[in-house]
Amino acid sequence: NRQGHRMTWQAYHRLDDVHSYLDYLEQTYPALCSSQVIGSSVHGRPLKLLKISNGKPGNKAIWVDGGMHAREWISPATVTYIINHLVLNIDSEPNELQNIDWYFLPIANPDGYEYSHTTDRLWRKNRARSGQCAGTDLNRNFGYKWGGKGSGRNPCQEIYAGTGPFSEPETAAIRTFITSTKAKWRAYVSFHSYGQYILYPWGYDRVVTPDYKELQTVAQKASNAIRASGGPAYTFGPAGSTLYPASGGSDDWAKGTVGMKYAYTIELRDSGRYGFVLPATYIKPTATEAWQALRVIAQAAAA
Ligand code: ING
Ligand code: ZN
Repeated sequence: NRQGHRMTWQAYHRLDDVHSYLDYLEQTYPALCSSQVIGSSVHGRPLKLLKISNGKPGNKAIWVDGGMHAREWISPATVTYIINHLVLNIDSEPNELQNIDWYFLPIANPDGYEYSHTTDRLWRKNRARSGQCAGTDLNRNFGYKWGGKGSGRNPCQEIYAGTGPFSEPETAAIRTFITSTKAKWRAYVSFHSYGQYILYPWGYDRVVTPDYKELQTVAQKASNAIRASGGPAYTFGPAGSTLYPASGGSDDWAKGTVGMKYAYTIELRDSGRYGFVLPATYIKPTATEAWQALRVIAQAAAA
């Protein structure tokens, strides 16, 4: 078509549309965008990442992922919207946001995402086979305090943590990429749904980090930015006490193991009316407010 890609933000798109869109960006904006396959899912689907960078050597780095849970379709839609917005408008952003290396993984769980389109709309986990049941919860499979509160040992549970830390190829690929890439990692943001929360470590229990006041200040600013842009209220706080304790989450690992200072999980819309089955008419408003929140986090990370 005229645009050279199939992505819109008026419908939820399949994996192939999203990945083709990343290829299109790399071809169309080679000075700014590069894509890379960082690993494969259980069923061999690519984990495709887009880096957006002006190439300046001093840049701080930010990781953003979506689609770790299959049914949370607003999350990949939001990440691709943000990618599109950033690519088209980077020249009008403040310098500190231009001088960031952005790493986006829009669909961290491609097998689950496709399965939620073809077979079971409310599927959450990846599609690893374990006996009678399928699926490991990727947001319980990261290696910081793995296997503790709020995670399960039984493969039939929705919060099954897997056979060990990073037992799944999807989480192992993220770990390997982040720990082996020479970047000045400063922030990690994982988009989930739903509930409208801005959460930060720790998730594994009802305890806080030594620097939680700084994380809380940034979360408060992000929530304010969403409201100021016309969006709804987003509750913010440490994940374990604000929502519920859950170990093996990606943001705990990013902060606890990698040392990325600003680690957040953002639960997008809505607050329960549609839940995971959010109509596509909400993509644009949700993604717009998510970008406002991400800008605040990125500004803190760049400082
Ligand atoms: N919620 C998150 C989950 O994985 C969460 C909540 C956030 C847990 C941060 C741990 C850390 O259960 C959804 N909707 O996935
Ligand atoms: Zn989730």
